[in-house]
Amino acid sequence: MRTYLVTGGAGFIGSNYIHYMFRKYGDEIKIINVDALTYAGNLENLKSIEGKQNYSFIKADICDKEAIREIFAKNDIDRVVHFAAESHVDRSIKNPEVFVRTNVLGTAVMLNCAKEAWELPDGTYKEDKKFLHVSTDEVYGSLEEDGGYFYETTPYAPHSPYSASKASSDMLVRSYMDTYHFPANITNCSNNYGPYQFPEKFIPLVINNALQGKKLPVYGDGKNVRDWLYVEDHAKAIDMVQEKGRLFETYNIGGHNEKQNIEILHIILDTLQEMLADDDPRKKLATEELITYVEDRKGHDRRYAIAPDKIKAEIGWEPETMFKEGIRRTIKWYFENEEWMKNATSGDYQKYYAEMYNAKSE
Ligand code: NAD
Ligand code: TDX
Repeated sequence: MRTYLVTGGAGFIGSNYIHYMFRKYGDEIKIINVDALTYAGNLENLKSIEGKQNYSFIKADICDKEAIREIFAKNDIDRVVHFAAESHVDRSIKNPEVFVRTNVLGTAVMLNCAKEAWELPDGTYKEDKKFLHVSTDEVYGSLEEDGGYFYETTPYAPHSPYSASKASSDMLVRSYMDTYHFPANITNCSNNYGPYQFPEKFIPLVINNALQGKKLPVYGDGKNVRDWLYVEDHAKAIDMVQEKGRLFETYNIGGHNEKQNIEILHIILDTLQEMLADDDPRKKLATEELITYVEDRKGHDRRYAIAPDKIKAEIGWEPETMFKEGIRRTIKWYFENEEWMKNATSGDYQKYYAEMYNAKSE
């Protein structure tokens, strides 16, 4: 039985990945989820599996070397899938230091503890041990509106403190592979959407605000382009890279689904209109009148677009969920999980929202 150590498994992508892995492998695998439960970590995401015998949760900070070392000492870990990170660009612009701490130092601790546990006296590694570092397309910087794609060979050019910290963490992983022949892969994925996404991110924020008749804040001219991928397709890609990919390689993961932010907004509003019953009072609220242009994000990258050619050619992965279908599934999930949204948007989130958006002039 393979044992996985998943970091950041209580967050958006990590929790979707854990659900995907149990759906795929059932009781053939064991998962240990290590998460510090920051504002973005939510154990409600994992409620349906928390009683499983082959699942356990450990609350720990990835920067806490002793805690991580102890997990490796007590368990024979075969796979590390490293999601834990500070992940929101706007927060990184306001408070960069925590991004450096978690994303850079935390990754260094994870690498070091895995190396310590897996390395043999002759400098080789115990058999079939693998570390996968989950990263982002934002490390490549910004593309022109009219062309170009991010390839694995595209030079790094991060612009935000978030993407700079992720780029640094990628470089650390590369250095471990080059210097110590450490058995790892890096994946760089485009924007994800789907269930359990914290509503500070664009898509869940728009869904949540529209249903309450609140303004829909569009940064700048609304024409920035992101390449959206349904989160389950990302989870599948991560598993395929770890099991079928070549060690020491980087794989780009993307949806071939480029859309301007303003297009996304219209698609969400149209889908809500289709899905809400005529007598549902929210139907009258979720209209275009809510669209509000606000001050642009500082250093706002214009366009991201992944070329997923390598992962398709070598591993046979392709995105499966069309955006129209994925956004319906996502909205349906938020309809069915109002309590989750209420909990996520109470307390500290209210304070964050006021600070972040009241300062942005229309
Ligand atoms: P998220 O913010 O939803 O979740 C991050 C998780 O990490 C949370 O559960 C949080 O509690 C945990 N965490 C944060 N700091 C920690 C620490 N010091 N120690 C232990 N746990 C800690 O993020 P996400 O959107 O699920 O992203 C997961 C990973 O995927 C990140 O590495 C991110 O850079 C990468 N990524 C995200 C996207 C996207 O669109 N969301 C796209 C590509 C790559
Ligand atoms: O209120 C908003 N209004 C708005 O116009 C918010 C929150 C965002 N936006 C814009 C900014 C971006 O162009 O929407 C786009 C998407 O924004 P985010 O959801 O914040 O995502 P992004 O900045 O693109 O980064 C995401 O994708 C890559 C994740 O947060 C990262 O963790 C991931 O690495």
